[in-house]
Amino acid sequence: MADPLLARVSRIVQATPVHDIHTHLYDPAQGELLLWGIDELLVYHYLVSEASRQMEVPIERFWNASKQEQAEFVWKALFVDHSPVSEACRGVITTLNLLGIEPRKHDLESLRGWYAAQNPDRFIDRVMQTANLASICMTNSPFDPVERPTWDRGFTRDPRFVAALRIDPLLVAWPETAGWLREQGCAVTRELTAQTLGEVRRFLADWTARIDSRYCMVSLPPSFAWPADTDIARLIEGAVLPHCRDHGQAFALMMGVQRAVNPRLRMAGDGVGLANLTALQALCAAHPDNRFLVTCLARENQHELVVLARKFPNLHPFGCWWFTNTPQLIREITTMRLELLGTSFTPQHSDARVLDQVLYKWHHSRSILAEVLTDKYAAAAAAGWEVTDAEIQRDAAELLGGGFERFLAGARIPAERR
Ligand code: HDL
Ligand code: ZN
Repeated sequence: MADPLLARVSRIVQATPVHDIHTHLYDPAQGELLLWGIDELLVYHYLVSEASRQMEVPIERFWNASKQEQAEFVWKALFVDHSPVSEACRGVITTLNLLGIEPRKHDLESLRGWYAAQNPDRFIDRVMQTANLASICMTNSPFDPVERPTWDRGFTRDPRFVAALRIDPLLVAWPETAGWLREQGCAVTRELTAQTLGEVRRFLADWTARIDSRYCMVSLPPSFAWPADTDIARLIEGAVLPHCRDHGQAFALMMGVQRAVNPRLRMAGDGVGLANLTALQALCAAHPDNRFLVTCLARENQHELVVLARKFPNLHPFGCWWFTNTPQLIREITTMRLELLGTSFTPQHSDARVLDQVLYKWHHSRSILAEVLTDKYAAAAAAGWEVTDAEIQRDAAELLGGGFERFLAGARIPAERR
């Protein structure tokens, strides 16, 4: 690394523990829900969609195969028959490399043997230490029939795994969810009466307490509008936002996802659409006492999101989500955010579904963040402002979770004391 400034910044960014603010990982005490290992890595839905373009078998044959057979289909299609140059493929290679495994010297069987020899608890510690993670934020859904029983049974929490309350079915499928809530004993009706909105707030408060939620989160389709005469708009206004204000919760909006564009690909079948950010603008303006964490799935929404963040201090952009989590777009989006927001945003989250993935997602993202930050520090130095190591450390800590934690803390300050 010829550039001494890049070397300084890279060293500091690597040494700064990360709060991974959105993942699909689970507390180790939730058992099989926490995925890890080579087969899980290979059947990651990012790789399934890429493999579906190259596999010699139809996707229906793939879905009827065992997880190991599915992993073999992916391995052959994307690593043997073609060079693994996509970001998700490179991620598998980086992950193995960071675990001390030379990818080209192993076939799937020997990789399975290596993983089988790992002690699960020590593996979790090793992955979190290697990725230098301070905390992992889960996606916790009361509507998930597999996850919910783990909370009903109760378990001793691993403090490294913090919770976030995910409420998509409440907002995007209200009629069906109203029926489910009634089965759970909530006195709700299909009509969003004051009584029903009160019961929804009670449900949200109950689960916020049960999981010790850090924030409340929903993913939204491109069609989302606010204000609007829709169930989702009225539930947000009449239940979710008051709940968030009363319980010190930021509201995280993940905007622009088109679910099931190709249902044959199952979880790999979701797509992207342009979100209507005038809805976000109206929400931030109408609810200055609420705090909004926002990430957008469409590349074309990124600039408008950053400009909105300049207008609303209660809006905190985060992450290069899903289809924008590529080196090219991480660099573009992070540069745009630094140039328009300084360090008042959170550049990345991993969205990891398999524990090992945090190794590659943070290795790749930290290196780009270091490069982009170095570029900005070099420009400041050229204008006469040399940064110190302590200042680089301060900035890295803010970007890698400190700013997020402070933004969340602000949501917990009662409105009258703000
Ligand atoms: O809605 C979400 O939280 C998305 O992150 C989806 O889970 C998506 O399947 C994903 O894993 N993206 O990275
Ligand atoms: Zn996610």
